[in-house]
Amino acid sequence: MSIDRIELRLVKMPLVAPFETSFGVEVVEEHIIVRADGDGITGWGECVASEGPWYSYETNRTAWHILRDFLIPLTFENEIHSAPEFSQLTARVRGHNMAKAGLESALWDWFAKAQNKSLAQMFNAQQTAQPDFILPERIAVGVSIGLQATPRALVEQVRGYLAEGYTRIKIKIKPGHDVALVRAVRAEFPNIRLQVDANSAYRLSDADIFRAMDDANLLLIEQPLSNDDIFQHSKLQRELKTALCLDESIHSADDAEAALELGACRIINIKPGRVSGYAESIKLHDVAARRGAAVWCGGMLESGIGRAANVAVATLPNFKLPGDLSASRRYYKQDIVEPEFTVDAEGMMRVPTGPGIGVAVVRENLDAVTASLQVFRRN
Ligand code: SMG
Ligand code: MG
Repeated sequence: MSIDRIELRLVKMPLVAPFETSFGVEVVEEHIIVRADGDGITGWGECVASEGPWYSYETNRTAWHILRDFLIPLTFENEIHSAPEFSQLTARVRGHNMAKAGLESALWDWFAKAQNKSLAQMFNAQQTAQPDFILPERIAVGVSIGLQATPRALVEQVRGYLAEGYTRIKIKIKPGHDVALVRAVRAEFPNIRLQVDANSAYRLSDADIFRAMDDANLLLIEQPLSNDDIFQHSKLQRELKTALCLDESIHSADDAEAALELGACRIINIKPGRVSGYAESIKLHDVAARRGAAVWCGGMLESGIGRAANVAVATLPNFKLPGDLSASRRYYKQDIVEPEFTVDAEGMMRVPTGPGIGVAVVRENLDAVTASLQVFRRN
């Protein structure tokens, strides 16, 4: 059994509304969709790098280069029997985690389909945190709301998403737009599950800002300090009752171990793209579980392909908090999979049960958003 054809597509998907964070505004989401074929089976994956190096140093162009020149050749030159094997094989490529995760996710889908198992079944079989864990049919999900023009506009966005069923709200903050936003949302909704994400916009000398939101009963404060830092976060965490959660700073299960050991956070956001894929995400999940730290699944505004795999990984037992896994229509007018992802009145999302990603890629929709395409074949 082997993969003999890999296709990369740069896709450009217009968002239903601009998404603003402390580092910029996204209007059209650009990702790379990876297709792997062999033995009549097609696996799909998604690389979540962006057009520019703002969230991380990776861009779609660096990811394309690493995939084309290193990861795809490695895949064709070796006999790979499982997706975790790919992750071991590519460990010699330093960094470029989003590029790795893009291809790794297509391989997970391919191997899962070959074994007629869902991704949720595949991922749960790898985790060691709770061997007898029973797969949930639905998972609780949240929504991440970008920076808005005014606190009032933000409050109205929150109201709308609560009405749609979401039971956990994340708001973005940046210097000058922080404590007042938390107060405005809390004044209107005193009891909702609320968290903030700074995307690395502050310094330790801004600790007073976080002290000022320490009594707002936030679930967590996500990545307040710089994007590769663990040490300064450990100092800030000591000053606060509210749990810190690291996102950008965590690139591997080892990073998670270090951050938890040093008290830099109490919760970790797992984004498979950021940590090189699902095999590493599962390792990270297990490390956190052993240390009694909860994890949750982050989002990179994925299409339905990446979302399907994220929903599957979020079924693991230590994903104790709702993830940034919202309905397809929260991001896109038209998703590239069928059925689209939806959120029910209780703020829950169904976990696909079919083989692999468990949703079908709609070829016309995918073609409509494809900006460029390259095919690679095993010699
Ligand atoms: O996928 O719902 C989503 C977006 C979640 O806020 C989100 N992601 O730092 O956690 C984060 C951001 C990173 C993406 S910003 C383009
Ligand atoms: Mg984040």
